[in-house]
Amino acid sequence: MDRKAFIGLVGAGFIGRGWSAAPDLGAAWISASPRARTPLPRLPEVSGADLTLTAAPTTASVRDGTSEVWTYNGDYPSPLIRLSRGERARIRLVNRLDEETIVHWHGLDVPEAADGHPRFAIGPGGEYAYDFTVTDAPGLYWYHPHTHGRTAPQTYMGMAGLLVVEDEAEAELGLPSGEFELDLVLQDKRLGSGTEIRYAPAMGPDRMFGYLGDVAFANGVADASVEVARGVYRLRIVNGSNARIFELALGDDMPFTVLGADGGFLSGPVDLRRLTLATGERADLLVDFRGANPGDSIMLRSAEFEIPGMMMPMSGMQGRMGRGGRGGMGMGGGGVPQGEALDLLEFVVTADEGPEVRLPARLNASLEPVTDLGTVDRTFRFDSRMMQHTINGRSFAMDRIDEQVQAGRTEVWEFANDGAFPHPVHVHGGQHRILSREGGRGGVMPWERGLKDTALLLPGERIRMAVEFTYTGIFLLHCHNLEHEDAGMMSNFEVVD
Ligand SMILES: [Cu+2]
Repeated sequence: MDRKAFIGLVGAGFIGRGWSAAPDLGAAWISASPRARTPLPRLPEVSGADLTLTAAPTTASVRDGTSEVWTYNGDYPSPLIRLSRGERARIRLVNRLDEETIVHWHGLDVPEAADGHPRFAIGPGGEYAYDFTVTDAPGLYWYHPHTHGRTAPQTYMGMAGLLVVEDEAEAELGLPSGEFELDLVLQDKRLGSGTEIRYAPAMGPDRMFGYLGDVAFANGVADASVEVARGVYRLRIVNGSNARIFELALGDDMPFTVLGADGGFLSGPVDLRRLTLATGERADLLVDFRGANPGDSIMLRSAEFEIPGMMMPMSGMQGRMGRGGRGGMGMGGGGVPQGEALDLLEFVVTADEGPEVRLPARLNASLEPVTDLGTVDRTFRFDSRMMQHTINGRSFAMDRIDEQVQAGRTEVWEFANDGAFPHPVHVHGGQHRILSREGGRGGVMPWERGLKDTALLLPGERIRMAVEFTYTGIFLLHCHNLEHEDAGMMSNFEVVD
């Protein structure tokens, strides 16, 4: 590649991109570690060319005890599947659970029979054969169950794996790799003072807010910690939580660089200190630890954040608007309320140094700019009230087709949130673009300006998304708050010739 096309992370280019100097790591960035921390596991890896995934319960260590978990191939956390663009993937799912399951390849553009629609769920002892060609851009995707009414418990129990698509163009970018790439699946879980991972939602708040945890698990372990050299790291993150929205921050708001979103790279890198990552969404980040001192502890955390218009729990579920305190949970709910701070993963800096990294100014030349031209082809109103989660006033019905869409035609879909709860909207059938957001945050966030399959719709917001579908058949759009999804906030659309 042309070296002039690069803006280095080092030297003058570093200043040119708005960072006046390497971060000054003051004492405020160093947090105490009150609890013994567990080393972050690297994810086991498999290739997808000819793969069997066996869903089954197993036992995992949690803090100083053990817990039953559900996972694939006995690996906890679930294995990372690495695929090349253009490759044909043949994957056999074997069900050794005591209940139905099916796998959805979140974000991939695959034929109907490979999308994991809940009507394809297989019973205990059953098998399902997936066969598809990987056409998507290099990026971080993931896989998880899509069993109607049981997606939340199965994902919560550990069935959540990363899926990385690679190609040669990405390799030429020279991004940090090997030990300098950390692939992370982050989930919150509700342990209380115990060590058991148990999905036990209470009626009431857990049905409305989703099943919120009290501790974050990184790659399957609670209170995770990883040693990092004084170098530049690529962090690739899936929010695999049931309901938790992460307001990603590093230490005392140390800067980081965003490279990509759900479906691959942004046009170019963007420097930020905060990034909102809802359930189902992915972030591809560069973090520079070169300014840190050996022994420093820097926490990847979810910072406290406001969700204007969100109903907060109070005793008796009357609710009130605004961000509530932790003491107000009523009706048996638990977990840290949405919007409260949560530690995710501790980085402990060593004396080692990392290799030099040159960051290209341009990451994705094929990403076209998009504009909202004011037209809307269909509107989907998401609403939650009185324990009901609906889209256009209806709950999911397995055999009802709610919309018919023509293959290969670009449409503008508008999603509106009429209620008081956040909804991460996930549209199957590949990658789409967010055109605009009105109300609430009032704009498209910098990290949303790439290919997207999931878009966070906060109370009062209206999002317009350009969608286009390759394959004919029945696909889904739904809320990726898994309690909302399981309760029926999901809709079938049929793509026709
Ligand atoms: Cu929702």
